Formats: sequence, structure tokens, C-alpha cells
Amino acid sequence: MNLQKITLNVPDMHCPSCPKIIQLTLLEMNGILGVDASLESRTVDVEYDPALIQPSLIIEAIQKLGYTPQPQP
Ligand SMILES: [Cu+2]
Repeated sequence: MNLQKITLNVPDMHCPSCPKIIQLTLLEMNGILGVDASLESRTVDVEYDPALIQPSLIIEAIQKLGYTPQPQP
């Protein structure tokens, strides 16, 4: 298994519930193995298996929660 990591900026996380909701939602998705969401840095690190899931789907899932994630350049 070849794991990949992506870091997303999620500037509109605003309270401690935000990273928790994002983390719980992503961890339920097939192909996502780890999530570290930080309110302090407004970032979400996601470890995923590219054979099972694409970054666009990860971004979409966070958008559906009402946030505006951006991949870090
Ligand atoms: Cu919140």
C-alpha cells in the first residue's frame, strides 16, 4: 500500500468542533487512514491510499460540511 499525504488549509474552522467534525467525517471515508485537523493552524492533514480515494473527493467532503478547503501549495 502506497500512502499519500495532503495538507489542506481550512481557514474557516472557527471553534473546537470544526476540526472534530471534519476529522470524524473524513475517517468514515474508504481509503482515508489518518486525519490530523488543527484549529490553531487551520489545517487538515490527511493520509490516504490513492488507489482508493482522490484528493478531490476529500476536498468535496469538507466543502459539503460548509468549509472552504484549499490544498497547500
Ligand atoms: Cu466550529
